[in-house]
Amino acid sequence: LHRIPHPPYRLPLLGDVIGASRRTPLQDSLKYASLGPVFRRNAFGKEFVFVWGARLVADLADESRFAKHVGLGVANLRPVAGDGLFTAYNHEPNWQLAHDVLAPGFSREAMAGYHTMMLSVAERLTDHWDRAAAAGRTVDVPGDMTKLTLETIARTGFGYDFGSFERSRPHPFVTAMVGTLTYAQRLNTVPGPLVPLLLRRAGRRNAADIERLNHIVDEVVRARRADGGGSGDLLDRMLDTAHPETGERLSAENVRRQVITFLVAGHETTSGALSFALHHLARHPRVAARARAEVERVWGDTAAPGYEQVAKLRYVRRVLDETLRLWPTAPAFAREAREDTVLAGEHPMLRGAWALVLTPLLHRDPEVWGPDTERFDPDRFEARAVRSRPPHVFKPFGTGARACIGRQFALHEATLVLGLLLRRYEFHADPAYRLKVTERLTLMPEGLRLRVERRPVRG
Ligand code: MNH
Repeated sequence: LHRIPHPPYRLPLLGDVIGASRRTPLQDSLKYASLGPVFRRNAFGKEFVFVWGARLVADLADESRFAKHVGLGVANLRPVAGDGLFTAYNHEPNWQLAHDVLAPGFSREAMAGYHTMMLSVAERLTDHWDRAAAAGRTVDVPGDMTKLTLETIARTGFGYDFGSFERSRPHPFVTAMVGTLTYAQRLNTVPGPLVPLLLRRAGRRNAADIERLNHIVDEVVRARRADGGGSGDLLDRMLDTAHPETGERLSAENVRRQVITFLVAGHETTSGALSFALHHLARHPRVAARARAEVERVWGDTAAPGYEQVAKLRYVRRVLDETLRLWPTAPAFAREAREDTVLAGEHPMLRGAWALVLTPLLHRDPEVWGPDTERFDPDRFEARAVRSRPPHVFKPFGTGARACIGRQFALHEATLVLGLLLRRYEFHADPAYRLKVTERLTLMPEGLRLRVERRPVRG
């Protein structure tokens, strides 16, 4: 450990806190890239190891020697999400059980089945934006993307309507979720023994937020029990599907944890990804024009593009990839050593030792991405360019067995929505807006508003 560089001004007891921002711990860590591809920071006497160099990350991706580590922000979500899929420890039997029961809910056929519902939620958004465009009002991009993605996961996965577009304020689920994610992040910035003292009020508010989330989730499950279900969506799988080999089922308590997990993980990061993408498209009219031309060519006049027609939007997909390169909305994941090992032949790690991978820095490693890594350029994801890069250099969805189960769901939804929006509107950025990224474990562009102008649309 002592060979790993750390920031120069290290205080006794407090550690590397000079210049640290409690509200943006992730962006704060990004500032230390100049220390090298692996560095450590000390917070209140504890050492944290951060890794971003492509060669080191590729080694951490070796599943035979490393696995997901449930730590920091993820561990802080245990009181909310328990042994749900995202927060389960590798050794908890409910991980494999839920993974096997739910994985078919993300197959190609399942996705094709969600498509029509995704399209109809997107129409709620365009109705809303049509009115804003007609009235010359700007739109609240992260707010509206959150309405869209919450409705999408709630209706496709759970047959539940949150009525987000009929509300002027965010649904209480969203408010409670933002509260609890923010609290989980704050816990990382306060030394454990002082939490009861420093976060007493915040802790009480968090308990109320968790209560609220549980209450909403119980209502979602109750509604399903009342209507009988049967469409085979995620909730049906959680409630009725036995494991194909063992015949085991999820317990009622575990179902509660999975519903919260999927409602949160299933919308927050996709909302951020769509918001950042719209920011970039508004700032890069030539990229937007090229993407728009692709949509018109592939979709023609069809009012309702089909499932297959979304996958054909290759350039729009690259816009999303490039967006997730610069601002991966789940910006870090932790890996632990399964056994005593040596990372990349250089750094000895004892069994259980762990390191946090900083994806925004991995995605800017100049040895992989070249010198101008800040430039937004979707052509970086042309097939030939992708093939020329080593594996494990682009990790917005994590890695290995515990990588994102909702990846295809998110990409299908986001590509569909960007296609619809590009075809229907011109985006006009506010020239005075400077990108400001808020953190609540996930990333979101703060205060992003755009003026949207209707185009003479086909379809
Ligand atoms: Mn998702 C795990 C990023 C969309 C459900 N997700 C992860 C991880 C990352 C991630 C990174 C791994 C975290 C870790 O190693 O600790 N997820 C994203 C991003 C998007 C996203 C950037 C959108 C863009 N995720 C979604 C959607 C769903 C979803 C949509 C559900 C519909 N994700 C999950 C679940 C896990 C996960 C569940 C945990 C999987 C597991 O551990 O088995």
